[in-house]
Amino acid sequence: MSISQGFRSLPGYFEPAAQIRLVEAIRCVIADAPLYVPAMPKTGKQMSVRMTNCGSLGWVTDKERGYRYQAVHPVTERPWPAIPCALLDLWSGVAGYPAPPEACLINYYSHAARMGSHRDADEQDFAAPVVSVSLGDDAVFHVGGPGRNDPKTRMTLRSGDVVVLGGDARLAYHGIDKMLPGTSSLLGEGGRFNLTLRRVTKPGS
Ligand code: MD6
Ligand code: FE
Repeated sequence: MSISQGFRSLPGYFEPAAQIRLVEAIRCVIADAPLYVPAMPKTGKQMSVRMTNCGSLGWVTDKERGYRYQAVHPVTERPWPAIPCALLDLWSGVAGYPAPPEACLINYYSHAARMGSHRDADEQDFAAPVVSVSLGDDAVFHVGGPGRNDPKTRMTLRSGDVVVLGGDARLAYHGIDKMLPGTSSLLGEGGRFNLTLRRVTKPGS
């Protein structure tokens, strides 16, 4: 099958030295805004990834209030740290959108973590793409179409890879089926970071 035009995969976008610098920047973010355990709306079932954010807004989820963007960390109640410059440069280079990202969601996957098939649909402006960066161990990614049961394409995302969901793929279902432990030495502890840059509000609104 063919994947829609708005899906772009940029393997090896970040070279190894740039990946190391990016991980250092993410560790600084986490020192200020610790990874927390997100929970699904209504059921309160804990997700297997650990989350935090940087940017003026962060995506959060908990049992009581569900999926949303907010300006402060749900545990520390402090504003999120700034988005690292290398990620703002990435957005400028690949997003094709005239305003900067407002949120960068940071997901940490241990070897057992996964991410069920979902759409990123809590933003106000779907004209902006979502841009993702993988760091650390490889993971098996799937992307389908706007319907949950549309046919899916699977691919391995490796450290340094960038994926863009824009245009007709902006609301495509996607997720992480499984981690491939021991495939990268970037993170001493193993596992994987996935960073997703988002524009949440319409510029000028
Ligand atoms: C992941 N990625 O790679 C999960 N979302 O761990 C995403 O959920 C994602 O890769 C929006 C755009 C690109 C993505
Ligand atoms: Fe997503």
